[in-house]
Amino acid sequence: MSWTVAEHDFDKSKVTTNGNKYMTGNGYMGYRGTLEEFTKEQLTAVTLAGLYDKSGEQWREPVNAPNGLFAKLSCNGQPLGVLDADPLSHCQELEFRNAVHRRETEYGIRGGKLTFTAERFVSMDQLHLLAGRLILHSTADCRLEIETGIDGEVWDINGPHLTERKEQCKAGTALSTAITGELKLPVAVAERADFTFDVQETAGEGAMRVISFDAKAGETYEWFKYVAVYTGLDNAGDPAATAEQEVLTAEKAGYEELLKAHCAVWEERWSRCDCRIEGDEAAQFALRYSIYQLLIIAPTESEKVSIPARGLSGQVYKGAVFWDTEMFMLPFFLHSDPRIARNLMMYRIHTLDGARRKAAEYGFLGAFYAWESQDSGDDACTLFNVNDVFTGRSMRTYFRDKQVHISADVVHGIWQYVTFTGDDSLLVDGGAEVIWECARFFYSYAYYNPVKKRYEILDVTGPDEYHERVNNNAFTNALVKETLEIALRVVQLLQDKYRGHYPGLAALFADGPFVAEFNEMLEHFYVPQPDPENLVIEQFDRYFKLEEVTLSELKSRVINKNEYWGGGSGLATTTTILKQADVVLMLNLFKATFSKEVKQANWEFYEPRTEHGSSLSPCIYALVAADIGSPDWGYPYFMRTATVDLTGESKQYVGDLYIGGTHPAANGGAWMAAVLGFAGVQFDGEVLRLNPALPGPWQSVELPVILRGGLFILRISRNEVAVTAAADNREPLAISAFGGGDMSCLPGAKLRLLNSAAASEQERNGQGKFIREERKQMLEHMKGAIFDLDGVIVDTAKYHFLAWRSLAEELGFVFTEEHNERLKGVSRTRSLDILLEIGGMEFSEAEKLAMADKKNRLYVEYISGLNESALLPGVKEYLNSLRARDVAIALGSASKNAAFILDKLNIAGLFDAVVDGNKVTLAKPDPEVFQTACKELGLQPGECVVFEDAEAGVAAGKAAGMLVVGIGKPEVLKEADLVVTGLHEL
Ligand code: IFM
Repeated sequence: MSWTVAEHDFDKSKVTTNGNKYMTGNGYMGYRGTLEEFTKEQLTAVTLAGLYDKSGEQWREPVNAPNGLFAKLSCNGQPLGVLDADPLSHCQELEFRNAVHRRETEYGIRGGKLTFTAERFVSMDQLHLLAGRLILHSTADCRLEIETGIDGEVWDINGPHLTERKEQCKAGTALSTAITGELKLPVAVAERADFTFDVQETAGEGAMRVISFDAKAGETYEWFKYVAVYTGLDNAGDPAATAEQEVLTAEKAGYEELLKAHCAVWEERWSRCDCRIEGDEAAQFALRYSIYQLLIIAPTESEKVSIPARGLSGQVYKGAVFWDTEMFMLPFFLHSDPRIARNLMMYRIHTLDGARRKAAEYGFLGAFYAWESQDSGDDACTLFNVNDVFTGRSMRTYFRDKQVHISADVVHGIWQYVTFTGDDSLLVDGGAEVIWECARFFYSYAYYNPVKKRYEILDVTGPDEYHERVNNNAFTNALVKETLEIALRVVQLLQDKYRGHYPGLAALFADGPFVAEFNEMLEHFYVPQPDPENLVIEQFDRYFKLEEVTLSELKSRVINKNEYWGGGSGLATTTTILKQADVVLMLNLFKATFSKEVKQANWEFYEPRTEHGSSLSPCIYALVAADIGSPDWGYPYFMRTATVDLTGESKQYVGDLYIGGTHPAANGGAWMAAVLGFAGVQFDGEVLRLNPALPGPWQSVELPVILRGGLFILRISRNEVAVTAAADNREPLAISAFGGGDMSCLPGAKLRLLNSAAASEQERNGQGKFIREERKQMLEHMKGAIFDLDGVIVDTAKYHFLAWRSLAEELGFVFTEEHNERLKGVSRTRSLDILLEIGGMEFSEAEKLAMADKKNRLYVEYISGLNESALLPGVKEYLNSLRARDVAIALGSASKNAAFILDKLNIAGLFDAVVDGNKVTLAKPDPEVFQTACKELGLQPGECVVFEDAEAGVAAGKAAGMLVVGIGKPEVLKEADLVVTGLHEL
C-alpha cells in the first residue's frame, strides 16, 4: 500500500494547490510544498504557529519566516528551474509515512542532461529544524552555479510583517533576523550549507551565497542544508544565537542522523493513529493522507496555540482558529494523542480573557469566544469579511457577532476531553471557569419569551452561514442547552472531587448568574424538536417558509462564479438551500437522543438542500449515514472529505477573498467518518461501544486507540470485532459490540466478539467455543484471584441444604432443592429469613439467632467429615498453577466456617488471604467481601478476578470493579465476563 503522493510532470497551474498537497510541518511550523527555487511568487512559505502580526490597517495574520531551504541552479550560465527551463522530466513526491519531500528534475544541457534531486524534511524530532539533501548529477561536463541561503522575501497576504530585516553570511552560517511590526518580537533564521565537494564562493548578498564549480560528467555532487527558526515566543534566549548554535550542532550530527531521529518520531506518531482499511485502497490512501495532514499541524509542545482553519499552509483565514478544532479535529486527537487534545483545550483556557473582552464589547456577561481566534483570543474576524464581487465593496457579514455557538463548541470540546480522558484536572486548570463563563454568556444572551414561557436564543447565525441572524437555530439551542448542563455537572464534579478548589472558583461567580440561574434557564429552555408528522426539525424559526428551490436551480441563478451566496443579498439567503450541515450536525453530536427515524428523515430532507459549500459539511452526512445503518449513502461524502487536499477541489475564492490552503477540519472529518462513523467506534469515558456499518468494499478497519491512558488495538469488521489491550494498561475496559452487553477486556487480553448472526453461524458450524477460548486469555494477566467457596471450590452447598432441610423438618414444613436455589450466595441470617418466609413462619430475633446456630451446628457436623476428595474437579491443579504464576490467591466467602473447611480440604496453605463471614458485615451483592480480599492482597480491583457460582456473587464482583468468571450456566450468570462449568475448564 502506497504512502507516497506524487506528481510526474510539472504543471504550472498546479503550483498553488501543490503547495498545499505537498505540505510538510511539525506543529511549530508549516513548510508549503513548493520547489527549492520557488520564491514568494509561488507562495513559498514557512508559516509559524501562534506568531501573529498586524501591518497597518490590514487583517492581522500569522507571520511567515524567511525560507532557509532556498536553492537555485544555473548551468553554463543558463538559469535552471522548472519555471525557467522546460525540464525533460520532473517528479515531486511526498512520502507521508515520514513526511519527507522529494523532487527530481532532469534538464537538458549542452551535450547531455543534468539531474537535480532534492530531499527535505521539517524535523518532527527538533521542532525548530529543517534539513535538506541536494544532489546534482550531470552526464556532460558543465559549469554549475548554486545560489543558496535564506530567502528573506517572504510571501504575505497582508504584510509585510518583518521589519528591521538584517541578513548576513558569516563563517559559513547565513543568518536572517527581523522584528515583527506589531508586537516587536524577534524572528531569526539560521542556515548552514555543507558541500561535500570543492566549491568556489563567487558572490552572494545578505544571507544568500552563490557558489560555482566545474562539474564532471558522470560525477555526483551532494550537499546538505540545515536551517533553524526561532522567535521571541520560544523562551530560548536570543533567537538568533540559538538558531546559529542549532545549525552548527545539526551539521555536526549530520543529515542521516537527523533524518533517522525524525523518522523515529514519525513511526511513533503513526503507531498511535494509523488506520488500516482492508478492501479499499483509494479510501485507505486518502484517509492516511488526511491523518498526515493533521499530524503535521498538531501542537505537540505548546498549549498556547491551537490549529488554524487552514493549518499551517499559509495566512488564509488570518491563520485563525475556528470551531473547526473542537468539532472536527479534537476527536482524532482524543483517540490517538490525548496530550495534544489537552494542548488544544488549554489554548481556549489561555484565551479566555479575549473571550471575556468580546462578550463585554457586545454588552454581555461571561465569555463570547472569537469566531476567528489568534494568540490573545480577541476576535480577528472583521465586520466586513467578504467583498461583493459585483460592487467591489465590502459586505457586512455577521460571522463575528452572531455565531454565538462558538462558545458552546468550546465547552463541548472541553467536556469531551474531560469525559473521554478522565483528566478532570483540566477543569481546575481553568476549564471550569471557561465553561461557567460561557454559560453566563448564554444566560445574558438568551431571551425569555413571556408568552411561551421559555428561554430562546434569538438573532444568531448557525453553522449554515448563508442564513444570518435567525431565531432559535436548532443546532445553537441544542448546544446552549448542553452548555448549561455541563456547567451544572462541573459544579457537582468539583464539589465532590475538588473540594479544596471549588469554593475559590465558585466565589468568582458569587454575584451570579450561576447555579440557580443556570438551573432556571435549563428548566425552561427551548430546543426545536422533530415535527410529529414528518420528523423533520426546522433549522430555525420560519425556515420552512423560505423559497424551495433545488440546488441546481439556485446554481443556474449564479452570475459570477465567486459571488457569495450568503450575506444581505446572497442567492441562498431567501431559500432553503444551506451552506453546510446544520441540523444534521446536531443529530450527529447528540446521536443518543434521537431515534434512527428522526435521523433518517432529517438526513433525507436536508441532504438535497445542502450545498456543501464548506469542506466541513460532507463528513457529517457520512457520519449520520453510517449511524442510521446506510454507510453506502455516506461513502461518497467520506471520499469527498478525505480527498479534499489531494484533489485540490475546494472553493478557492469567496468574493475576491482567496481561501485556498489545506483543510484540517475535513481531514479530521474524514477520520471521524471512517472511525466514528463506519467503524462505529464510540467511547463515553467508561464503555467502548463498537457498532460498525462498513461501506460496500470495506472488509475491516484496524486502528489503535488510547482510552483512559491505555492502548487498545481495534479490528473491526462487519460481523466480528477484536480488541487487544496492551499488557501495561492499568485497568480493564468495558466493551460492548453490536449492541450487546458490556464485557471486560483485561490488560494484555484479546477480546473477540461476534454479532448475533455470525455467532449463530459459528454455533451451527460447531465452533461455539470460539469466543470463550479467546476470553480465557484475559485470565492470563490477572494478579489476584479471589474465590468464592461454595460451588466453586467445594460443594458444601449440599451440606447446607441438608442442614436447612433438617431445620425445616423440625419446624414442620418441607424444604426442597428448588427452594434451596434462593439461598445460594446469601448469608446465613438472610437464608434463615428466606427459609422462614417459605415456611410462612415468623419468630423473634432471639429465636432466629438460636435457629441459625442450630443450623450451623448441623452443618458443621456434616462437614467435619470433609477431606481433599470433596474438592471440585480441577481446583487443586488450578490453584497450584496460579501459585506457579505468582498470582495472589484469596478466599471471598460469606461462610463463617471458611477457614475450617479450607483446612479440612488441605488447601489452606495455598491462600494468601481468607476473607469470610467473620470479617465482613455486608452480604453479596455488596462488594465488601471482594474489596476486603483485594485490599488484603495489596492489589487494585482491576488486577483481580473473582470466581463465583451465584448471581449475587457475580454482581458483587462486578460492583467491586473486578472481572468475574462465573462457574455455572451462562444463561443464569449473565453478568459474568466468562462462564465455565468449573475450574477444571481453565
Ligand atoms: O469554520 C468554518 C465555517 O464553518 C465555514 N467557513 C469556513 C470556516 C473555517 O473553516
